[in-house]
Amino acid sequence: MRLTVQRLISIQRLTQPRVNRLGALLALLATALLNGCAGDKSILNPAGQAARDVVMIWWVMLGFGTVVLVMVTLLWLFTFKRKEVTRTPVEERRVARRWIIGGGILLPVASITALLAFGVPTAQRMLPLPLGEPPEVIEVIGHQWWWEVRYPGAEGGEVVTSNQLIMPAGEPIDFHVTGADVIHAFWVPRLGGKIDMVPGRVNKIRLEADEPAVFGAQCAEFCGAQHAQMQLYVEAVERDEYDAWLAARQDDQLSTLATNDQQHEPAREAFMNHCASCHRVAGLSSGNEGPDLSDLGSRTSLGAGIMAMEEGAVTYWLQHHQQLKPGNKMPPHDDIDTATLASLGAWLETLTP
Ligand code: HEC
Ligand SMILES: [Cu+2]
Repeated sequence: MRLTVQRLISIQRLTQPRVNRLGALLALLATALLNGCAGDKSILNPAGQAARDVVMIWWVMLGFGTVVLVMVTLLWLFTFKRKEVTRTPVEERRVARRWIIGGGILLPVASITALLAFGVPTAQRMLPLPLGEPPEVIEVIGHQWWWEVRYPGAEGGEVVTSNQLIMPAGEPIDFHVTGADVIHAFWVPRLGGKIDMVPGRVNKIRLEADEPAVFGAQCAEFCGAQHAQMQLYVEAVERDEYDAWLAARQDDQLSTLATNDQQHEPAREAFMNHCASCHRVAGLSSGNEGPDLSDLGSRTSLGAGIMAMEEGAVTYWLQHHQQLKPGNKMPPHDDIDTATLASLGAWLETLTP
């Protein structure tokens, strides 16, 4: 699966004296196709029990579908070869009925029953059924086009962040999801099935990551122009690392972080004038029209995955966000001079708990 095109082609060269064009082409095609099987958003690379169940169903369905396709194709080819047989109308009807009952009723009933037998226990496993010890709850709220993530059970008080989801590995987690504006869907392909985020309703799904790893997640319900650019960084970490991560994001910690550096006073003032109505920075503002920025410096990306977080990235985002993510719900900051935007960017990058 991880073979590169060059290696595949050179293997071809070794095994055959003449370069086999068709072989090379097939290798190229296979690499292109199989590349989709790796990656942090592939259902074919499960990292938890629910996802393993899903991929099992996927393989069974693919296998069964392939058998049916081959059978139907063979039957179809057979009709060209077959010798003319003469049947009375009664016989003709009997044969036709057999095909209808066998292929049209028995076969679908048998396959759908088998599918249900597989599918129901899988879905059951993702239901938040009562457990001896109730799992940790993480709330995920879909907005156009970003993710709000809340930890209501955090010791010391609720923790809020955006566009990143840190979870403990090796234990089941109940995700309570909803939508703030339109219907979105929460989907971490390597952990399990997707679930709709419907405004006014809380849907629940239980997922577990086997071990610490980074996963991709994606909004899986079309929600407007920037739906494709609504990605979520998911990271499963050891339990104690998770607890430390939460502790560092307690309100009092974040407030000192946001306010203690005198050098950034002008940026804070600009923030209160231009940004506070939409964004929360713990200790300063409580806007909720845009992502919480209290721990922005510690993120891996900006704009729900549209650009990597690195030095200067926030300033770049502030200046170009309508080109990077056209139509996103943050107004262009044309009315704010470049120096102020740069000071805002520099300050927000220091918000690293
Ligand atoms: C009208 C509300 C609104 C105002 C005012 C506003 N923003 Fe935003 N901001 C948003 C929304 C909505 C997003 C999410 C855009 C997206 O990714 O689709 C956002 C995204 C961001 C992000 C990226 C956050 C992330 O998690 O990737 C930063 C940084 C940011 N805004 C900073 C600012 C600053 C600084 C100001 C003031 C100069 C400001 N915003 C003013 C609504 C607003
Ligand atoms: Cu969407």
